[in-house]
Amino acid sequence: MKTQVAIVGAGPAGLLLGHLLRLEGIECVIVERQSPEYVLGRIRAGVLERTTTDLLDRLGVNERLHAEGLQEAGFALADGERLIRIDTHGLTGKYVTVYGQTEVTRDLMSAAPSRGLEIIYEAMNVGLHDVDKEAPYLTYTKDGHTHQIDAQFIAGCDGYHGPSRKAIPATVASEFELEYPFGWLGILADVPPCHEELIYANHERGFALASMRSKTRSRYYIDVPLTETLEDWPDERMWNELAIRLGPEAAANITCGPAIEKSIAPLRSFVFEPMRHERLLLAGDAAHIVPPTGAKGLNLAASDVAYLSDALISYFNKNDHDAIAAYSDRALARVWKSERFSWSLTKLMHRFPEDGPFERQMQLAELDYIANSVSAQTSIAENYVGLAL
Ligand code: RFL
Ligand code: PHB
Repeated sequence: MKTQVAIVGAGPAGLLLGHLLRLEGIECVIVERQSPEYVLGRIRAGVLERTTTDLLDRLGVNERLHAEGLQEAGFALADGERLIRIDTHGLTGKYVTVYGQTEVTRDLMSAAPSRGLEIIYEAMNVGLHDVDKEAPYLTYTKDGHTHQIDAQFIAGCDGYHGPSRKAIPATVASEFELEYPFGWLGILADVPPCHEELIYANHERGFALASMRSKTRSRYYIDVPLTETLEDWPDERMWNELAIRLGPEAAANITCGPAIEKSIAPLRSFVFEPMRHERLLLAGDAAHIVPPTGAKGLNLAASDVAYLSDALISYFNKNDHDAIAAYSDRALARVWKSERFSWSLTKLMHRFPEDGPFERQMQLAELDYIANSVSAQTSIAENYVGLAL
């Protein structure tokens, strides 16, 4: 098979890129290791920046987003006792939208056939070849046969564990990484949220997040040591801990219910540079990871793809090669700012094992400063709703 852009991975990055290219008549094919059911079974992000919803609007894949997405005008930071509201809309004029990554993925997958976007699921042993030559190609096996896709560019949208990043020689690359000493235990339940807006809490006992997927479906997280497993956290223990950590105001409104999903995700900050090597271009988690505090991962995947699709469209439709050359620097400038915000909010809102009473006082003083400073709130709001492209 021959195409213009071969895309590895049908997560949000790969699907958005495929759709944006098809909108401009550029040929592309997505190869995905998993089945559609598996892809749609992953529960991940829940908060979309305007930059992300703007892309879905541009694609016209937005009917359910507008019908079911919840526009959030603010969120709260909690210090165990009080809620400090950050009026994101009042301070920036922008909303974020609560609409699950699973739903974004579902919408993009369902719209693919009518937009001429081919997705090959259950493609095993995907290999990238000749990425530093004029004619790169992918190989994969499916149904016992080996297949080849010849392309002009390969887009590596295959997440943190995918093969694309590894096809860039270590001699030209740099990696920056920070692992955190805890994971997020998440629970999804069909109960109404305890609060209209998200709450990020830093309690003496640890972090908690109250989030939602709709007015009848809640998503909550707490941080747990990496040594703990799901068996340590039966539903009842999780609900009790949430009520303590979120503080009295939120606890009064928590409705408990059986978990429909429960998982533990490790936290990591990671950046891989450069995001382009000759004819291979990386986007999303393939090139960088942020801890979920701040809700930036999916949104960064979307902003990468906004830059990358611009560059590929300029190349194919205007014969302009400069945008491809500039892609990595352009994307990384925004990536590093989101890395900084996610890292700083993680440091502010979590208790680290090495922290003592002094560090606790520092966190409380910073939260109190934020509570009383419009400029501190504005800085947080600006980053939370998403920096300009
Ligand atoms: P994905 O979603 O990992 O998709 C990569 C795709 O590539 C496929 N793949 C392969 N395909 C072919 N061959 C191979 N060898 C392959 N290896 C992998 C995979 O099957 C998959 O389909 O990366 P992408 O597209 O870059 O999207 C990134 C986002 O998924 C991620 O950043 C967010 O989910 C992070 N994140 C959040 N981001 C936000 O913006 N807001 C949030 O509120 C938010 N909350 C979260 C999160 C991530 C979480 N977890 C579990 C890590 C909450 C959690 C708990
Ligand atoms: C979620 O709803 O899954 C969610 C919301 C906000 C975050 C992270 C995850 O910062």
